[in-house]
Amino acid sequence: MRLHLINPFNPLVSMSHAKQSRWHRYRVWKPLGLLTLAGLTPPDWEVTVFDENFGMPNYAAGPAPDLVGVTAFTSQANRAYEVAAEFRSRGVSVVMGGIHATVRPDEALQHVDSVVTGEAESVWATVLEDARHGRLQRTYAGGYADMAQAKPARHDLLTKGYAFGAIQTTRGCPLNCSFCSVSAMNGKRYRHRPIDDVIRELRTVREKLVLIVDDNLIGIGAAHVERAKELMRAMIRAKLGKKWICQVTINMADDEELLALAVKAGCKGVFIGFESPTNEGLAEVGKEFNVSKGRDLRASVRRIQRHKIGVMGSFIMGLDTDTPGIGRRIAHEPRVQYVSFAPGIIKPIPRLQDRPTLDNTAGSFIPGNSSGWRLRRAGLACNSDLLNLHVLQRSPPCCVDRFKHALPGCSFRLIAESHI
Ligand code: B12
Ligand code: SF4
Repeated sequence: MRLHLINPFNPLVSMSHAKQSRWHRYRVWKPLGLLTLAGLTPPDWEVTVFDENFGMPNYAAGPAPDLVGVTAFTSQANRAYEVAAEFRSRGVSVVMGGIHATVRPDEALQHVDSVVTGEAESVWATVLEDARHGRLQRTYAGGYADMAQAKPARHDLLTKGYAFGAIQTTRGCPLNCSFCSVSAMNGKRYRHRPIDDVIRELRTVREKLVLIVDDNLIGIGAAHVERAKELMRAMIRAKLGKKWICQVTINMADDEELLALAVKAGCKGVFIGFESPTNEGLAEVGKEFNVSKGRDLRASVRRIQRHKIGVMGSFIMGLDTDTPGIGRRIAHEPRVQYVSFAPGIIKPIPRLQDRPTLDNTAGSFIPGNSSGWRLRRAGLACNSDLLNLHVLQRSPPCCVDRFKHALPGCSFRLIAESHI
């Protein structure tokens, strides 16, 4: 039996832009969900992983598969549906999974034969057996996997050329910030993979640079931090020689031993969701954790940077509580080396749309378009690249004002001071 696993083209990250700038190479990331799925696939299936962001394959040229599995973030959903249409027109069944299919199963079912919601570990073998016998169900509910039983991802299935390898060591996040789908998708409890499994899998990652995709590698409680230290000690013992970046919460700054171990284990940078420099903004997105116990964010960032770990801060701009000058505050207060914005973007995902503050009458969800709900509420179909002023100029005055005030202050410092 032949299985194609496909990562649909994502206009924001495609390698086809690589010639324009060498930085684009760093925007193409391995579709770890598909490699994980391949790892769960019995050996009598011949698996091929296609990453359209590395160039558009000619699917008609090769032998037809018996089944296609397609993944998608919301930004890839439109292309996922095109891929599905192409294969279905040739009589091949298509099953879709991943975050977008999980949060929008009814929409996905209009385009594919079958949808797997949640994590695939508990149902993928059944899906394959059903496909083999021509009895695919419309939906399979995956739920949360037991990480102790998790199979390693098949890192051998993708070509060379990615800047970063990828690995996952935990799932779930208890913080449940209002804009984020992780707690809804992966649960509010941290689930840890056994450390030996992680080390074994890391040995199979060919890239020297690795993205640890965990939503929070260190966790927020003492037991989680201790587990992170154990993992780092194991990485050091294993002499893997990898350099890695990861996502953490700001409490990493509170533990000198953790910081020292992280550096020794190869940590080069951490991505931290600061979300907002104001207490009002943090309350709005439900991430007061960042300033709990009177934390001084700037001092915390400094403590991490002192260990020569780069800090990349992620912020949401355009919150209801934001006022003119917010960009300047973002640029100056936390003193991170690199800022990533989600300007006005609060992802249009169902868990958000459940929130009473959101005006659901705004018109329907536009797949593939991750523009902020405020802009959609204004009846606009904006591209997700809201940093592009051309798009902003077509936005209603309230939004233009908000971003005109915010962005220059921000980018000026970052660019002028060569912090990027
Ligand atoms: C790593 C990561 C990134 C990386 C790399 C992305 C990549 N290509 O892999 C980077 C940093 C680039 C990134 C960027 C962004 N990301 Co991101 N990212 C993640 C993260 C933390 C991990 C993804 C991952 O590898 N998981 C590990 C694998 C094993 O899990 P999985 O993919 O979910 O796969 C499992 C199941 O879903 C299922 N499955 C998946 N595919 C399929 C297919 C089939 C056929 C089946 C049956 C099952 C199945 O089986 C797998 C095993 O259980 C997730 C959060 C999360 N915990 O998932 C956010 C997440 C995916 N990102 C998110 C967002 C919003 C973004 C950004 C838009 C942020 C921004 N403002 O710029 C950007 C833009 C990305 C883009 N261009 O589209 C959202 C997506 C929400 C949505 N509805 O799409 C998430 C869920 C986080 C959140 N805040 O809610 N991201
Ligand atoms: S801490 Fe990060 S992963 Fe956890 S809910 Fe908040 S944004 Fe999502």
